[in-house]
Amino acid sequence: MRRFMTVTSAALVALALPAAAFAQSSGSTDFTAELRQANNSGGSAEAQITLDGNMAEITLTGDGFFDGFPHAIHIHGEPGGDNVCPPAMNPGEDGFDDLASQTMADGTPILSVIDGAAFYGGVAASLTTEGDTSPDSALAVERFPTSATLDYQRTIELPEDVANDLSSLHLVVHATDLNGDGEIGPVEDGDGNQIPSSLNEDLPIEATAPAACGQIVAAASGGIDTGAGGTATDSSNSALLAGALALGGLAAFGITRRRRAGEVA
Ligand SMILES: [Cu+2]
Repeated sequence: MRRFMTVTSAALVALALPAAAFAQSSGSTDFTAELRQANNSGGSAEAQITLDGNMAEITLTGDGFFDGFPHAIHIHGEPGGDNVCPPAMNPGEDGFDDLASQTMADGTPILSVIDGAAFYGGVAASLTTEGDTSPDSALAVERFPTSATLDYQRTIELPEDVANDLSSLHLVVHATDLNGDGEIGPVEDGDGNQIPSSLNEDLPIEATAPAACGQIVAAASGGIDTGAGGTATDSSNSALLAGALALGGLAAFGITRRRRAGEVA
């Protein structure tokens, strides 16, 4: 009897091996993202995502961000859509003045969250530290990291369409001290008026302005570098499309949207 069991177990193990090997090679997919600063935030980050079905194990590390205010972190974009990080993300970069809808009193243009969403799309998932991770939690400020150094690790379930098209999407970190006054607070425009967040006029623009953006790319396998990829192609059409999608995304989580005509170009 004992001999019979041993043989059977060995046979089962032998049968199981190819299936296990198959699952290992095709059951999960790795992605990376390099987030570079926006609005001269000084913040940068890198992320690794291991996707198994709809479950995403996300690690995001970064530094140089504002210390002491919640940094909303989102996966942005319409799955399968033509999403990009803004082609210019910082003052002084070519074209930035045309993308930025607001200007500080000293003349420095600001890329607002809506300006950015015209390119990278609406919120697809919220990288909260606990609880809900849907777009409903896009501004759940009590559940986002608040330090200059980001050390985020969480496994979350993504909507199926987001999981299926992860490499068409982007990671964005929000909140930056635009005027360098040492706090996330009021910023005045040239007329001495405080500039509100383009998402919520009760918040200062510093609370939601993009601080870093990076494209999610499928990780190279076998040591082959896939390159950065994902640059803007048809800027006018993609921006308008992404803007429309962002509108839907923002409406979906109940945030009043304020956009002037011609803001997206
Ligand atoms: Cu966001």
